[in-house]
Order: sequence, then C-alpha cells, then structure tokens
Amino acid sequence: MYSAAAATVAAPPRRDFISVTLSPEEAVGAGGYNNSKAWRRRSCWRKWKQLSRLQRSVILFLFAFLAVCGVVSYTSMGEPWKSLINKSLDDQRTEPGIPGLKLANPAVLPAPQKADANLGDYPELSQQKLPKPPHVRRGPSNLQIKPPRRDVRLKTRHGTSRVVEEPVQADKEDKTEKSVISWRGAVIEPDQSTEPPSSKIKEPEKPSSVEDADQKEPVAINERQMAVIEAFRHAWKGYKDFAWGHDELKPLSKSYSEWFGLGLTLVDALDTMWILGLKEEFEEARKWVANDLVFDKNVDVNLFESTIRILGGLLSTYHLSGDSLFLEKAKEIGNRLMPAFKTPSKIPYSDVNIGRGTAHPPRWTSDSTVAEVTSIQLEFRELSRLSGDEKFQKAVDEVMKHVHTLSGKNDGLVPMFINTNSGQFTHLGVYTLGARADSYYEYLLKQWIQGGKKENELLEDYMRAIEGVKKHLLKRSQPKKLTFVGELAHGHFSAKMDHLVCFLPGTLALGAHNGLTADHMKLAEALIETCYQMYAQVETGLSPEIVHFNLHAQKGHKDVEIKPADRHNLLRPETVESLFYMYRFTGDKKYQDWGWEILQNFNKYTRVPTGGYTSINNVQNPSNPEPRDKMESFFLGETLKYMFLLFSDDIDLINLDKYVFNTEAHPLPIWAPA
Ligand code: DMJ
Repeated sequence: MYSAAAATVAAPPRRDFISVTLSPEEAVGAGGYNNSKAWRRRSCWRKWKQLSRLQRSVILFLFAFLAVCGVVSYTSMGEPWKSLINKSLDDQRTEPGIPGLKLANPAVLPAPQKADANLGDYPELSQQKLPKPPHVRRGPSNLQIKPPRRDVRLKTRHGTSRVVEEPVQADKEDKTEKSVISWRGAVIEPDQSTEPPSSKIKEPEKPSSVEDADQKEPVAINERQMAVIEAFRHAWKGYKDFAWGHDELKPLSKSYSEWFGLGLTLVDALDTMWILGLKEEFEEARKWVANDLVFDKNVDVNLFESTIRILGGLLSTYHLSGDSLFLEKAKEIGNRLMPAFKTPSKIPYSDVNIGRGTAHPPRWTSDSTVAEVTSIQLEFRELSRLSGDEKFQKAVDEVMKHVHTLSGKNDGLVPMFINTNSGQFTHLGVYTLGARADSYYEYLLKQWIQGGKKENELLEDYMRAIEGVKKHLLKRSQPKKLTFVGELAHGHFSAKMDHLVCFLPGTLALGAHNGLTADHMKLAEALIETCYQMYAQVETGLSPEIVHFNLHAQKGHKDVEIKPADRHNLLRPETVESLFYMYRFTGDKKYQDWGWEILQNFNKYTRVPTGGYTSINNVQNPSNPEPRDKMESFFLGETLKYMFLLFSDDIDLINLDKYVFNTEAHPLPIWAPA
C-alpha cells in the first residue's frame, strides 16, 4: 500500500498535508505519484462506479437537498444577515478617546470644524486635547421619516406637478383646504400632500424609523459635538452614580430629588442618547424602562410636565429607535393621563393621579395654566396617530378649538390662566410670552406644521399673536438698542423678559422657514441677538432666569439689569434651542460660536467634578455662583441635545422638514414631510 507519507514527498512545497490512501494498483498504474487533474477525475469516477446504487442515490439526494436549502435560505435570510453583519460592525466601532462610546453610523467627513481658540475657559477640555473627529456615523441609522405612503400628485411651489408619496391616514373628513392670508398679505397654501388631522383615526402608524430607506452618506461628528458628548457623559455619570432611576440628580449632595417618581431624567434623556450615538448608555436606560418604569403608582403628576417630558420622550424614542417598548409605555402613560380631561369644561386639570385615575386642579384654585393646557397637543395627537385610538387627539383638539373661540385675548395674546369649570380665561389683562403662556404660541405654529399646514385656525391664532407681540410687547433697550419682548399688565408695559421667552426667535424662524412672512425672520434675528446678550452681558456669561431691560440710556448702565431674586440659572435650553434653528436656517456660523461660548460657561460654572451639572443661584458672581445642587432633566433632554444639533452641519440630523420638536426637544414626525 502506498502511504500518504510517500505522496507528500513528491508534493509541491506548500505545507498543506493531505492524507490520502491510494491503492497500489492506482499508484503503480499511474506510474508513481501523479496529481494531474485528469488522473484525479478518473480516480473519482472509478470510486463513484464502485458505490452501490443505493449509496449513489443517497448521495445524489443529499446534494439535491442541500442545493434547495441554499436557494431558500439565500432569498429569505439575505436581509437579516446583512443587517446582522452591519450591526456587528457597528458594535465594534467605538469612539476614540471616549471609552465605551459606540457610535451607530460610520461617517463621511464634511470638513470638521475647528474648536475655538478659547478652550482655555474650559479647564478640563483645554488640558486634555480633544480627540480627533472620528469617521463614524452619528446617531442611529434611521433618523429619517418614511411614514406609510401612497402616491399623490402635488403641485410644487412653481406650479408644476410632481408625484409624491403621501402618508396613509385613516381620516378622510374635512377635505376643504383653504389658503390663509398672512398678516403681511402673503398667501399661505396648505400643504397639499397631507391629510387634515384626524378625528376618526383607525389605522395605527409605524415609527418613522421603520420606513427609513434614505440612507444617505453619513456625516462625521466634529470637535464641538464631541465636547457635547463629553458633557453629556459627565452629566450621565452623576445621574447614574447617585440618582439612577430617580427624577433628578442632586450632584453636590450626591443624591436625588423625586418629583413624580418616574425616572424623569432618564426618560427625558433617551432620545438625546440616541441622537448622540451613546449606544451603551441607551441600552442600559432601555433596560430600566423595560423593567422598572412603572406607571401604576399612587402618585400625582403634572399633566403638562409628564406629557412633554415622559410621553414626548417615549414617543420620539420610539420613532428614532423603532423599539415598540417605548410605544407601549407611551400608550400606558397616555391612558393614565386621560382622567385630567374629565372636567366640566373639558379644559384639563393640572394634576393627575396616574395610579388611581383621578385628576384635580391645584389645591388653591380651579384654574389651569394656559400654556399647560395648550402645550400637550403635539404629543397626544401623535399618540392617536400611532395607537389608532382617536380619544387622545379628540381631547386635546377640543381644548384648542375652545381656546380659539375665547374672548379675553388682546390682539391674539392670551392671559395666563383658564378656569376648568367655566372654560373662561381668568386673571385677564396680563400678557407675557414667558412663564405660563410661552408654549401656547409655540404649539400653535408647531401643530400647524405637524398636521401638514392645513389647520387654519391654528395659523390664524399664531399670526395674530405675533402681531400682538409686535404691537404690545416689543421694545428696544438702551444703549445697544436690543429688541426685546416685555410684558403687559393692565395696560402697563414692563421691560421684563424671562429667559423662557428665548424660545421665540427659534419659533419665528421655523415659521418663516415654513412659508410665513419674511419679517418674522427679521424679528427672529433681532431677538436671538438679545437672548445672546442676556448671556454675554453677565459676569459668568450665563443668563439669569429673568432680566429687565433699560429703556433709557444711563451712563455706565448695560442694556440688561438683573434683580437679586432673578439671578439664578437653571441650565435652561431656550437660547441654545433658538441658536440651533437660526443656524439651520441661515448657516451663519456666529450662532454656533455663541452656542460654543455658552457651553464653555456651563462647563466653567455649573459642572460638578464628581459628575453632573448644577443649577446656580448667582450668575453675577463668577467666584461663587452658588450652586443649587440640582440638575434639571431638561439639561439632558433639551440643552445638550440642542447644543449637539447646533454644532452639526448635517441638516438630516433631525431634518426640520420631517420632524417637529415638542417643547421639551423631543422630535416628533411631521405627518406629511415636505
Ligand atoms: C422645559 O420643560 C420646556 O422647555 C418647557 O417648555 C419650558 N420649561 C423647560 C425648560 O426651560
């Protein structure tokens, strides 16, 4: 017998040893070792012939079976395999310089921006060199909205017609589409690609992520965005170490405060983590939501706050991630909030006991706040669209319709309170764009956008209100002639402006972007400059909660005056929010630079070394800003998210033609994106 050892002697120098047993006859007949193809073919054929018929049939059957399996599995498993492979590649992709930070998407680098020279104001960052912008996709792969579609013909702005795909909506009522004449005479056409908001919603919609096929070239995150990620992780560290699962971090006392007992910071921050690409943090937070977010509790929650932060946060996270866990939780909290609407007037109570299913106004009054009852609509309407249950939308639409008809407005400006029994405004005569009224104006515009620009009453109320602002509340300060929005109390003008009002430039710019008059954009530009000055003119470079503007030039006086009771800073987002809109719509880099300054000042005066950021009591004292020992959930939910978006040059990172942000910075889909 010829052994394999003999065969290897004459084999080519490659070190692949094959053990082959040859019969002497084969070997001798071949004249020794012969590895030619023809010889091998003949030898196989001979072996095949030696097999019994049964053996041959079994082998043939096995071949046929394997071939069929191969074809079937290729067609049915191709996609899952592809995504699995992509996923595992994604998982391996970590952020240099940020251990554990995994970014979801690879990126193309669009000329990364240079960090400003004044990193010196931010000691921790100036000492350690910021990591180079990585080639990564930021955020999840599925940020674009593609609701279920059907083709319709749409007139473009230029009058030509093109085929667009329209989201499917169950409601087909009220097909009348009226144009609205804006205050300046501009004709605003309803968006013809959309259906009006539904009053009879039947079919639930899918998350925007599910239909996302627009996988365009990813964009790299830049150094400023990296600084935001770093800030977020620092804040998250404090929350995780000392307040995990509780509402708010108390970073100095290394403990927490409870408001509703619903993990407010965690839920508010979910979509920020998703957008920043913080996969690990997102996953651990998701686990908490799955296992520990329990709504069946005997606890009073504020309808507005829990709607914008919890319901809004869950809905947007559902859209971004496509994970149905968040929709189920959203439905549950939505249902548990519904008792609030059981009032004589249908104007909801401010407080709901989500465990008992009871609701009530505050102890001292039967009034609700106007902003609160008119700034829950984006979320409840979206919940109806997603769940197929019309009751949510019906309840909040009724509130808007009712408020639309109410008397007591002053050129579109609304009072701050509304009675839950009578349904009438109370405390008439006081008008502000600040606390208790602010987001009423914001949600007029945003609901109009959400619903496809068809709900004309909303637009009318918005346009009228902005005219009211111009007529009654706009003034210019001295010496810099800053345009600001004051307040009106029983005919008396007060030059007082809450930081909260700084949402307005962003909202005005959003309106202008959606076709409203160009002078809204002009006003936005003037107001954002003012909001920036509310930071820049203060010793710490951080805005106080409220400022008073000087109306008369006085030697040595700045435009901005601060009263002792107003000099706190709660890490609020409004100015950064407006900077984000302004940058998106103008591309003017100064807005990014202003935001960068603000981020550095947050880092300088509010960052707690052991983790977290804190509100401060005194923005005028850089040597002792008097930390308050509290990190509000909106710092993670809003402020840092808007910072990250402001520093991005990727307009598809939450595209403003596809998403509308709720008042807590949770992006919700526009029902029919442009
Ligand atoms: C947030 O909860 C929301 O932005 C709300 O509209 C106003 N207050 C805080 C942020 O300042």
